Amino acid sequence: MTNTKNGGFMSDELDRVAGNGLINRRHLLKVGLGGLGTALATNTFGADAGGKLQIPQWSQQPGPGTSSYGSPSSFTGHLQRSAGTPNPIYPGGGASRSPLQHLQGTITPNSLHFERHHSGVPAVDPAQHKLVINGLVDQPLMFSYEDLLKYPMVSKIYFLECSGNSGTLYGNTPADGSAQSIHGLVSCAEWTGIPLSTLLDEAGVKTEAKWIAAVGADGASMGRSVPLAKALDDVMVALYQNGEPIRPEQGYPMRLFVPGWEGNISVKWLTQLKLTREASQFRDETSKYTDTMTDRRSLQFTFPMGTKSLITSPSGQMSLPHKGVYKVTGIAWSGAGSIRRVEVSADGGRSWADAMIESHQSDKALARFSIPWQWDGGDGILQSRATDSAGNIQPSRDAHLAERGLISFYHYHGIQSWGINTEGEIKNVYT
Ligand SMILES: Nc1nc2c(c(=O)[nH]1)N[C@H]1C(S)=C(S)[C@@H](COP(=O)(O)O)O[C@H]1N2
Ligand SMILES: [Mo]
Repeated sequence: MTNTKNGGFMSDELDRVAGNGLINRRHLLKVGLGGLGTALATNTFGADAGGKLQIPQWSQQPGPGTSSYGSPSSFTGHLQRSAGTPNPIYPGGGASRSPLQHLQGTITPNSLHFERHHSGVPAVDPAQHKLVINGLVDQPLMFSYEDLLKYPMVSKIYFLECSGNSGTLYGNTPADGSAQSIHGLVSCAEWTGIPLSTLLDEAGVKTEAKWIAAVGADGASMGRSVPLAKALDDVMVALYQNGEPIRPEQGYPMRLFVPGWEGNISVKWLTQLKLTREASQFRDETSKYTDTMTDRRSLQFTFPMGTKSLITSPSGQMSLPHKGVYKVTGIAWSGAGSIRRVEVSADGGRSWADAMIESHQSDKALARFSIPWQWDGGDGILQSRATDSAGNIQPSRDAHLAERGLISFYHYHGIQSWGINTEGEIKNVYT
């Protein structure tokens, strides 16, 4: 490896691992990126500087002191959720999306966690809120917020994804969108709460009970039916999100959290859990959140989210400022387990190379991947393809549509294609 004058490296010495410029994932570790930043050349700090070392203004006097509640840097104002236009006949309803293209790592800051509300955010007073467990139980129970805080809790990192995420990609023409506008209905947090099995044990579930009706305290009274087996497996009543009480937007003071399953079933502002023989057939599992297949029959209770990945940078509506080596990075997740492998292609799927997994690879959590890529100024199509611990491989868009048809809107998890033109402009494309 020879350093060039500008601190980069000769392109013909790069270890190419797939077509159109993909470079061995280990290169980023060894040499950093050529051509993106200003190199630490000897004449910046060295003896032949020929000028005075500049001491920045912020190093010349003390800054403000401590604060009681922190806020992000004023230089990160571009980190914003984006919301659609409100609908006057649907007050409080709508969604806001996480700015995936500006995030690194796997945890979504609470202020940027995506939101999906069917009837706005209720102002729930924890001192008056109650959680009831009733129906087919030996002993119906009612808990206050204070009661629940006394139980042992677990902390787990899980993604949450709305089943409507990426649904625009069912459309015939590729939407001109960004990672945020197309895929921003996924986020990931450390959720802390009480395993639902603990509370169900206390109530004593009768043998006839097979489902749990979970209902929220919002104006929509959103309800969903949870199969008992899942409820006893990894479902929790979550009270904390990334170390602070769950945000009002995420269900303060408590939400059901159903790992790996469509976001809608993680009922926010949770107020009732009723044990039943059958599913309750709530509005949100009959008219909505069912998937109509090509033969016009509808699938109901399609809970787990598919194996999915997405390059977040570079991505839609960004542009590459110059030829050179870029870090391609993105996120991957699966409702069926952990992420085992992510491959990246720069030539529209003709050849693939393994990306590096930069993060933990835990169950039903986002994973972060990266791979270096040299853009030589030509056309290209960047794609990523995830494999999970259950052996599921993320399908191409065509394979996904062949399976699900075009009537359904939910559970899109096909491979995302970002097309690059000779100007370096990046667009959502279909291959
Ligand atoms: N009570 C209640 N729970 C709810 C909703 C709601 O509107 N009301 N929205 C659901 C939907 S559709 C999704 S995708 C997730 C979104 O969770 P978030 O807003 O914390 O991201 O919450 C679910 N739980
Ligand atoms: Mo959703």
